[in-house]
Amino acid sequence: MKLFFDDRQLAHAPSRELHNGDWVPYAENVERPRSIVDAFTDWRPVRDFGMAPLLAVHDADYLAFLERAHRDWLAAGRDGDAIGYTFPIRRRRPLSFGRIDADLGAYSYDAGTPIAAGTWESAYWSAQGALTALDHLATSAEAHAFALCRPPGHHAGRDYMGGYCYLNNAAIAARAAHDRGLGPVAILDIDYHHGNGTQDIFYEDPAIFFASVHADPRTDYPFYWGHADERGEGAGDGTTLNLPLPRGTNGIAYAPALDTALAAISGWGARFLILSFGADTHSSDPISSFALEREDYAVLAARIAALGVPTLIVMEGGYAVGDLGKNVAAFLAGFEG
Ligand code: OKP
Ligand code: ZN
Repeated sequence: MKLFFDDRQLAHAPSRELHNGDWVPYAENVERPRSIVDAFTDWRPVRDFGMAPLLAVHDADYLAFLERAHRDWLAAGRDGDAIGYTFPIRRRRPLSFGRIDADLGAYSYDAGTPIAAGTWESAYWSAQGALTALDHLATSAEAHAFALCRPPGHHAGRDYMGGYCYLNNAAIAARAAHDRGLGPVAILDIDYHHGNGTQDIFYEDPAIFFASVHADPRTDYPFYWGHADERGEGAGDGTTLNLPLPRGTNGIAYAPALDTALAAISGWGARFLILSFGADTHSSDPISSFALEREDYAVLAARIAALGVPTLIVMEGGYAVGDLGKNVAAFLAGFEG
C-alpha cells in the first residue's frame, strides 16, 4: 500500500488547548505524525490539486477565513494561537464585519481548535495528501492507499472548524472520487469520536453514504451529533448510519457494530470507500475510553478489506504517541491481508 505525507503538515503546532477548564498541552501535536512516519520506510510525495476540490466541499468565505485568521490575530495585537471565545448560537444573524474574535466564533463550534501560524499551510497539505492518494487509486490497479492526514478533518463542516479539524479531508476526497465517476462512494468513520463534520456535509446528499462507529455522544465529544436516530434528511434520508457504542467497548463488542456498518455499505452498493481511521479507539489513548488492542486492528482491517472495494484510508485521531505508529502499522498490515 502506498503511503502519502508532506512535511508541511508539521507547520501546524498550537501550544495548548482548553480541557475541562484548564490549559493543557495540545493533544493533536507534531509527535503524532512523526510517530506514524517513523513506523514505515517508504513515503510518497504529495501533489498539489489546488483549491477547486476544497471549494467543492467548503464555503469560499470559510476557506478565506482559515487562510487569514492568524494574520488577523497578530494584526489585532495578539500573540500565540488564535482562539475564539464567543459563539453565535441559534437565532443570531450571520453577521460579518472583520473582527477576528467574532470570526473565530462564527466559524467554529468549540474552543478546542486554535489557529496557529502554520495551521493553513498544514491543513492545505493534509487535504492535498488525501487527494494525492485518491489520484493514485484512480490511476493504478491498486486497491488501497493511505493518506497520513494531519491535521485531521472529520469534525470540520462546510463552514466550520472544530475538534482539531479545519478542512474535512475525507469529505474532500469523497466528493472528488464521486466527481471522477469512481462511485457510488461511501464513507466509513471508525475514529473514536463521531465525524460530525462529515455527517453534516453529506446529510442531505443521497450520492454519498456515511456510516460511523463511535463513542456514544451522550457521554463523549462531540455530544450534539452521532446519535442513533440521526439517519439523514430530505433526499439523503437513510444514507447516514450512526452506531454509537458505550465507553469501555473492546474488540469483541466492537466487531458486530463494524459488521453492521459494512453490511449497510455493501447493501447500498458502494463501489469506492473512504475510510476515516482513528487510532484513538486503542486502550492506551489518553483522551478516549474504548479498549481495543493492537491485535484487534488487524482483524478489523481485514473485515473492511473483505468488502472488496477500492479504499482510501485517511488518518483522523489517535493520541497515544508512544503506540501510534505501531498501531497504524498493525491496522494497515491487516488491510493488506
Ligand atoms: C478529534 B478526533 C476537551 C477538548 C475536546 C476534542 C476531541 C477531538 C478529537 N478535552 N477535545 O476525532 O480524534
Ligand atoms: Zn477521535
